[in-house]
Amino acid sequence: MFSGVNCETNIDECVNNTCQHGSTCQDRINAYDCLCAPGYKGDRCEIDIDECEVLPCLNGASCIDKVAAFECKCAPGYKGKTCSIEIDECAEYLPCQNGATCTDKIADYQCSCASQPDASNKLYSGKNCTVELTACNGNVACQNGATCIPYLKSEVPTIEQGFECKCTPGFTGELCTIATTFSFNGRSTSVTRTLSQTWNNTIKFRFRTTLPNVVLIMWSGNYFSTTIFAHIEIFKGFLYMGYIPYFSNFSITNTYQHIPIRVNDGQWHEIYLHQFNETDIAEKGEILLRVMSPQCPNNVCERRLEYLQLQITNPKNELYFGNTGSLTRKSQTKSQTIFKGCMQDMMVNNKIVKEDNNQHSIPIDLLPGCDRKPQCFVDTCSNRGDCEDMWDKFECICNRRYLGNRCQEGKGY
Ligand SMILES: [Ca+2]
Ligand SMILES: [Ca+2]
Repeated sequence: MFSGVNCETNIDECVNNTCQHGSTCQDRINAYDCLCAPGYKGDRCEIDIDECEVLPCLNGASCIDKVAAFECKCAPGYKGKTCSIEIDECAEYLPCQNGATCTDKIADYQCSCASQPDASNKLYSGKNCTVELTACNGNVACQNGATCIPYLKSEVPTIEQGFECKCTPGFTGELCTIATTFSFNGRSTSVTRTLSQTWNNTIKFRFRTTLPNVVLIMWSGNYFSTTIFAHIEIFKGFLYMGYIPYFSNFSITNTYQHIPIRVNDGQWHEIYLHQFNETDIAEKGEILLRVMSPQCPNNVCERRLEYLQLQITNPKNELYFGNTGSLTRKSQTKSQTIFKGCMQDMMVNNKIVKEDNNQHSIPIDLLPGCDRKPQCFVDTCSNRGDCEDMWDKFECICNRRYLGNRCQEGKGY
């Protein structure tokens, strides 16, 4: 608007302006503009711009709108103007003590306490590895050379400590007081009749013998639709795994895998058998045989026998340690001999064979312990005959001009 006689005066419309929020009024002809202060918009700058609308706060933070600004309230574990920085709690708080290593997590951290005792022979546990483990201090509960392993039962609200005994071979039980070593006399066995699953069975045991030809274990199974007996035996001192038909009139060619290491050296050897699940595509129904021996690369030898089932229904779900369970089956093995020697820690699906008769296993003719004496000495066989240790007796292989059980008699020609 203009005023004055000649309308020479431009009226200042800003005099009574309605610009809000500290905005500046700019006079125009018959109008005015509001020049908004930062953070406002609208004709009269009446609108407070929502700076949170563009979601500037990251990682789950909440946003507080302010004038020409925003403020982020970070979720736990984040920091920075927009909460873009994931806090390294390990570096920020140095929480893990006593030689522990720290792993950063979101709003958290994880300490892996030192697995070996420190210089003052102390072990620690707990969230920050600050709780000294004391359950094994002066603890004599673990028997027969077992190792006491302390652990933390709980840290909050109160510290509770516990321990476990790690038994030496030949013992089991919470405190390792139950002996699991047995002597086999050539008639002995332990029969397991409760192979509870068709697949995924695991069998473990340790043995020692000096005999070059003996059966170690035999169990019923299926090869496709044929019922068979799978077995592990020692033949000429080597380990063999194979199977034979259950019905003697069947004729399937015996299939064998063998591991060419000598296991009739009188030392303990450990056998591990695992039967894979049929649904494992790559390992369909295979049986894995593993033996631990310094004669093997990295102390482990492995062989696999394909598609064997341990059947629970057809016709008997039985497993024999050190025996074949029948004369017919014995005659079908390579060794054709019942085991003589010692076994320990015989386990089927984590159930261990003990002296007592139970649902799981029936020990027959097993003698506790392994009271073994070497049979061959320098002078056992006379006249440079070779002595063979047959575990509980000796056999002399005489030079051709001698005979007698010690090669003591000349043939006299
Ligand atoms: Ca705002
Ligand atoms: Ca973190």
